[in-house]
Amino acid sequence: MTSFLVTGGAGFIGSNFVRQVVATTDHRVTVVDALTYAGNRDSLAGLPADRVRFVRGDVADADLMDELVADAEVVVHFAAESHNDNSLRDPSPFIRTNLVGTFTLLEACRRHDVRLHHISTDEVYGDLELDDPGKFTPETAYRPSSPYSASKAGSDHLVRAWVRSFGVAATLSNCSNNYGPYQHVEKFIPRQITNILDGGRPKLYGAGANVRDWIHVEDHNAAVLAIIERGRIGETYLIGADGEKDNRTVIETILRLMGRPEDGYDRVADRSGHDLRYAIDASKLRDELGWTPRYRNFEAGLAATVDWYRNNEAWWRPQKAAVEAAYATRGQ
Ligand code: NAD
Ligand code: TDX
Repeated sequence: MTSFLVTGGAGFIGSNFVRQVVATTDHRVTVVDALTYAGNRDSLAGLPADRVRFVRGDVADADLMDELVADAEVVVHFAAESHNDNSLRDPSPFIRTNLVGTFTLLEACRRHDVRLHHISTDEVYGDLELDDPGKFTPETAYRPSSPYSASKAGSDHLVRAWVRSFGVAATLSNCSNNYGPYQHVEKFIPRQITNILDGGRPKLYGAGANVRDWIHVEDHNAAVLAIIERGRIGETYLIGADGEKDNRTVIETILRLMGRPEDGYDRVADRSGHDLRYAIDASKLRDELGWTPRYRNFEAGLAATVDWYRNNEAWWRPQKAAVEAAYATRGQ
């Protein structure tokens, strides 16, 4: 039994991680989450109180992080401002949470000699051309495009510097686009599913040729657990499941799965600085740690995700109108 401190555990990937830890291990979890607009306590509903404790708090609060890290054996750091479109409107919370928050946690881990796993994104590498046969590897140079991805890139650099300069026992992972239950309706896939459930139409940015490398959130989290258990300290592992799809194809698939005509979507204003393509080479993770994805059929995973949103309207309904109103002001 290990005691985990999970930051951002009321968010999309963090709450799925806590559920997976409870279901597949005997570890105890303390979740610390600021419950920003993106955090939702209902995402942790039904979990046993003797395994999961919830603390509302900010990762940039040095006193609180000191106290919580002192009690933990492993810190798993998911907390972040995570949405590119929001970072284009107001970058300031991204700098505070993603940079100052990561710095604050690193200092607490250093003081108490506690192991850290830092969750990051493939967006730190910028983008690939649509016709480039290559993929991101751990050797790819950092070239972030948006305030969000630049703040995540900075957080990765901080973690590596604290490993090298201060001997903090940290590992890092950079994952591609996740989908699955409990994802906020501002994000691409849940936005389209809930638009259709709401009687509206999906919204495609620009021509929709941009490619994302989709992975089910449970596969991401299984890889994170494998890295915590068997990863080498100081190493970076790229997580991806060979799930490249362009955005137009994803929208058409959602429409088909939901019994609508495949052309029943709107083209809306493109994202400024919109990254063209992400693609992950996960061979280091597969070869060193023996990880393989369980969700190999994107369409089946997407159908299960559609069902989840159909069956959990009470979870997403409170956020929907405000998210769509904010998009509408930007012509999206
Ligand atoms: P999310 O926005 O759904 O959840 C983020 C959580 O962090 C929320 O519960 C929020 O309340 C909390 N939080 C925000 N600021 C905080 C602060 N200052 N202190 C404490 N808690 C705070 O995001 P997500 O999609 O679950 O992403 C989780 C992590 O995974 C992030 O680090 C993100 O960069 C990374 N990531 C996400 C994806 C993806 O496809 N969603 C892919 C790769 C990496
Ligand atoms: O309504 C939309 N229409 C649309 O065409 C939205 C919300 C998005 N898009 C496009 C933009 C992207 O090309 O869909 C793609 C995916 O968009 P997002 O869900 O906003 O994800 P992305 O910007 O790719 O970033 C995601 O993956 C990497 C996560 O939000 C990040 O946290 C993660 O680091």
